[in-house]
Amino acid sequence: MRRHGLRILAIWLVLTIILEFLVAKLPVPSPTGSDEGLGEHQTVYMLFYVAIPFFTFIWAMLLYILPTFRARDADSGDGPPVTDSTPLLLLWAGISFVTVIFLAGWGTFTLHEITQPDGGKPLHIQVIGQQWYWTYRYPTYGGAESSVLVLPVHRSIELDVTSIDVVHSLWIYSLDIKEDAVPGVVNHAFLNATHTARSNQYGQNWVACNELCGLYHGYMRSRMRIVSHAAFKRWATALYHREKANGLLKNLPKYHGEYFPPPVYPPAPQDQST
Ligand SMILES: [Cu+2]
Repeated sequence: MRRHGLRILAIWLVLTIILEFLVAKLPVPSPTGSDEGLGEHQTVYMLFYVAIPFFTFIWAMLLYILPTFRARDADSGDGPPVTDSTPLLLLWAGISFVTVIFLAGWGTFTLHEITQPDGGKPLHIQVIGQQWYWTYRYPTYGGAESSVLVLPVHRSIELDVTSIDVVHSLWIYSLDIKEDAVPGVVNHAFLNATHTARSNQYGQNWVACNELCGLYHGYMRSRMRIVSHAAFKRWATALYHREKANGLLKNLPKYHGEYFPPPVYPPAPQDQST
């Protein structure tokens, strides 16, 4: 019995070491362009690392037990009865308990990281979705609007996401950000970009819509630039002065945390019969 146990243990160890090494090389598709994305990335790997010993244990048992204890020739009798083993039950319950508590703790901290700004006052950017366009408003720069999302790197940012027509979903894949844009609701997404980036022709670092929102949903994309603090300040200040000078700011609705301008209805059709 002891001999069998040692052999199963050996198979389990070899399988576990091989698979743990392979998983470390596995390309997990969650991007690491933001601290929040990095947290998710690490969680996916961590779940793999924790799950593999269980996976390989079942396979080691099957690989060893099926050939070793198979019924030979005309043997059709019952095997010896299996009895309870208190140490085994305690071990099993103990490992499960520790694993579940660890995962719950990890999940709580990671979720907190994603749903809260990480220290300091975050820079607010209002994101407005509409068929089929994204608009970004910078409240700290007089509510100036841009059709390109420009972000400072290494800065706590809060996106206040809303929509003025149907349900859209803000999706910045490279930053691992996805937040529904719902009319009448402001959803918040937090991020801290880890490196500078800009949209390229291969579709990297773009902002997209991830909620089927009508005919041109697939084209509802906008460019993004992640730049240094100084470059961001220069850009935002220039944007503000430009929109102030050309009268755009005056004609935009006054900046408000909620962006629901009164709807503009087309004039009622003329009655043709009179
Ligand atoms: Cu959309």
